[in-house]
Amino acid sequence: MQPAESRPLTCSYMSQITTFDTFSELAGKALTCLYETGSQKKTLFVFFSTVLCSVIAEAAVPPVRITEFMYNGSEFIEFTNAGDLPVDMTGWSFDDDSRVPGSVSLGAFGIIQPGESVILSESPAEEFRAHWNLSGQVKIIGDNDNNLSRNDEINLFDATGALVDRLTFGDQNFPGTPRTHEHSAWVGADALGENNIAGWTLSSSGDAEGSFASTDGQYGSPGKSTRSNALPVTLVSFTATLSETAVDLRWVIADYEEGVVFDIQRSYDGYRFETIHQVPLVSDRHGFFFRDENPAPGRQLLYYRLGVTGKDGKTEFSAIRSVETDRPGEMISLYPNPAVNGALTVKTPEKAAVSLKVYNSLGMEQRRIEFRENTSFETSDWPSGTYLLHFTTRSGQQFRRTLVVIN
Ligand SMILES: [Ca+2]
Ligand SMILES: [Ca+2]
Ligand SMILES: [Ca+2]
Repeated sequence: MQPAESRPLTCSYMSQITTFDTFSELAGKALTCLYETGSQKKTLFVFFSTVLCSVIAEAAVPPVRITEFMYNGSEFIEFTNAGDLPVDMTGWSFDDDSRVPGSVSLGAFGIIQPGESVILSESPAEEFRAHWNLSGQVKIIGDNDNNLSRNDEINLFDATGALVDRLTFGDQNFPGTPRTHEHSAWVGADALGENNIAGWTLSSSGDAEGSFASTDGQYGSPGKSTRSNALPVTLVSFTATLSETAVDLRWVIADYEEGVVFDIQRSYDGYRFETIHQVPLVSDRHGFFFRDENPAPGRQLLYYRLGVTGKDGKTEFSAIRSVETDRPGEMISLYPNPAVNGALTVKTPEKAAVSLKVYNSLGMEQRRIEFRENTSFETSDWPSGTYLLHFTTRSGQQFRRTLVVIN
């Protein structure tokens, strides 16, 4: 996965010039980046969150994967959205070992949600649904006449004809691997998206995948996959709102498993989260509420998410919500930051004197400044670099802020 325009991004990180080839390397780092537009060189001070990086990566590669198949008997292929974003399968297609995009249209699946598994079957859709006792919610495309043989291949193509996933299989060509005759096989976590039939397991009743028998004595788990990344509840909404000095979190769920626990997690940087409270699921209750009474004195931006732990002990996370606090009585803010060729304004809460010590990136004190309330300093004569500003108010409160100066 390359950054935009497929050019590595050159940034200074911890005062070193570094080139990053992938977004995941950027996650969680505060960087000063230089870029060129036309004849101008510009500087950006940026923080890449893990969330942003994973969203960019997933947007580029739809994480729909082949998760189960049976070549003979109740012949079918299961595809699962193993990512965190919905995928629109309009224009997508399947082919066997002839590898031709467009051979069998999968567009009728429409949008598949994170965690959703869908079925392409040889028999008519409603016949397949009845044999496996699947609910009306499981999407099935029936009458697939591009059938699989004992040694064959499953190819999944997106709307542009690009290969999204492939599985080459056959117990004759790959001795010791499953022969999916009247028992399907399912993919293990390490083999997901890897085209490695050795990482697949033949289904048996009550196995780790929750396989079961169909009415005509076949074994599999069509329509569900443990490779899904889905929350063990359907989260209808999750909001975080400021209420005077507290933050109110509300969430609404639809379907759920018993035994689910919600971890309410807070972060100051959108990257490192800590659990501040736990709420167990209450059966038949759909709306939940928690008030964070003491979010963070002096913090301006807060982030919240829900960790949802199912009865299997696996935790998945909700989307992140941010809340901007408006508590000037407790904050010191600097702007602009980075300070480029000019003045820095310091906004302070106290009318009384504030003392400021400025340290360079080596920890050496550079200057001391005494001031009152909101004040501007000229920084155009400071050497470019990163500074630590250490404020002490008259009431003894201490604040540290990092300032980047570019001159
Ligand atoms: Ca077949
Ligand atoms: Ca075939
Ligand atoms: Ca399955």
